[in-house]
Amino acid sequence: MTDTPHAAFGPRYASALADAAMWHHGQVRKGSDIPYVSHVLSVSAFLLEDGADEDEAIAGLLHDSIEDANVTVSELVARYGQRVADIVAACTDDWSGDPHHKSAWWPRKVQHIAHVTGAAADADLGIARVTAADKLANLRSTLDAGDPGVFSRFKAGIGGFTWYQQTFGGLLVQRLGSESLLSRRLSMALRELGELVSMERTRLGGAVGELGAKFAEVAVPEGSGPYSPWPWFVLDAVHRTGGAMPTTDVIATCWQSWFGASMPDGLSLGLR
Ligand SMILES: [Mn+2]
Repeated sequence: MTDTPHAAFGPRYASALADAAMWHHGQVRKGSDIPYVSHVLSVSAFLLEDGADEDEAIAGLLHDSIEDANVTVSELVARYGQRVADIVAACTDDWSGDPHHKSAWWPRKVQHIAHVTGAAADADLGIARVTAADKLANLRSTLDAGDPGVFSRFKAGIGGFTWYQQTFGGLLVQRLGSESLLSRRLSMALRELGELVSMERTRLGGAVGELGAKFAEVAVPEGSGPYSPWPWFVLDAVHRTGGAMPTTDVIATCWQSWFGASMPDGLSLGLR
């Protein structure tokens, strides 16, 4: 081994590997029996291949520890220092520590995007890098499943997943620039997602456009920031029915998963 900066990877990284394995022990990837630790190992590997420093590679291993393993920020500060803790905190979009009582999906994601791509993240490119590696790992495992049925795993279905990945991923690709391997990989995966989704749209047929027209006049819910959920919400609803025009019940179910609330009483879309 030569004396490169990476030779500095040592006891701290080894300790983070052990912590990641232990903290996520017994957890599996959504909709599978793959041990969860595989995800954080992928994230850290993508970071190492992009020339990340030790803090970033460690943050990659631990990026889901607050959200999914109830680890606290102060514990991370004590074990790995402030910078690792700051990056992991920035990767966390849900602080409830309770998977059954997360805040509503749509406003939580809108806020998370603003936070991770905003001023806080400008100070440390590590935040964008670790988030990009997380997005890439999630995208790859979704795309490699090779089955559009995979999208039913996600709370907001194919539409929500696609909006989130394309919006967030697009901002991260820009932030990291094309000299970053991670950014190029993410950009390729996003292109692949775009192709898959456009094939799905074609397969689903006219109902997507018809339902979209019904939503043209509907006000966007509070907490939407600069985004309109409707094109994606509509895609999710029609995907759930396999291409048939969704009933009011289907829309109400989607509404609940996206916005964590009941559909407004006055909303009449003229559906069955
Ligand atoms: Mn993750």
